[in-house]
Amino acid sequence: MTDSKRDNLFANPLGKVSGFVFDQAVVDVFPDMISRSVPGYETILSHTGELAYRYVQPQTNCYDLGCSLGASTLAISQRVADRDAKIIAVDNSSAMLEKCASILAASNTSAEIQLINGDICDIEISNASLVVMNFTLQFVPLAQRPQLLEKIYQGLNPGGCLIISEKLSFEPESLNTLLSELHHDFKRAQGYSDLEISQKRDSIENVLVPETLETHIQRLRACGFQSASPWFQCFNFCSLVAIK
Ligand code: GEK
Repeated sequence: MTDSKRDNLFANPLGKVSGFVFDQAVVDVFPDMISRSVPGYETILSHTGELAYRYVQPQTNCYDLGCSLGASTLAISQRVADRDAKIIAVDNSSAMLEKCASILAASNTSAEIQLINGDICDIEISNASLVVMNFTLQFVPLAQRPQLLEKIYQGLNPGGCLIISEKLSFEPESLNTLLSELHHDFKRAQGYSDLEISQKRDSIENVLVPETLETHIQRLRACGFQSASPWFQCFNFCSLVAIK
């Protein structure tokens, strides 16, 4: 996707591990970081494109909320470029959005794409046939999640599609531990050391707050979605599809 450097942000012992932020250092290694940290990331991206192909309608908006470097936006645009739909990609990290703009400019996409530097809790959502939140809701404060989902539901047209990809938590705690350990085994197999895995875990704790699959489904149902189900899961990472 881009000339990403290898992620070694947590390779050396850090006296104090600070809370994770999406700054320039993260932007510089982001494609490598996400593909070696999120099992199934490439599958979720390519099927975001396939779901876009099924659901995006002419003269509607598609939203990529928490777009980072535009990977989901590009996956959507590759499948619906000829559909006269507008893709609105939103992120509140200026460093991410700046790099995203240059990646999109260098791509061969002919889709209409608008980039918004803002908080996904503050932007307007309207006339949407597709809303994608790939690994973003988990960073939104818990108290703001119900209102955000309600806003998305209101902004979707009938029959519209919401894709939410998230890290999950599990109950009981023993199951949560098992799935976390399987994830850490995956990261080790991707070349991360035990030190990198533990310092990243400390940095992301309280920044990325996962919820259970049941919590996600119940909240989507409470908003009024006709159907909501996972379509992909690998260890503690899941992608859900919900239809209005
Ligand atoms: C991908 N979807 O490659 N408002 C706007 N942006 C936010 C907010 C918020 N409240 N909170 C976090 N972000 C992408 C990957 S990364 C996932 C998404 C990860 C942004 C944040 O700046 C970052 O760019 C993105 O959400 C999360 O398909 O790093 O695990």
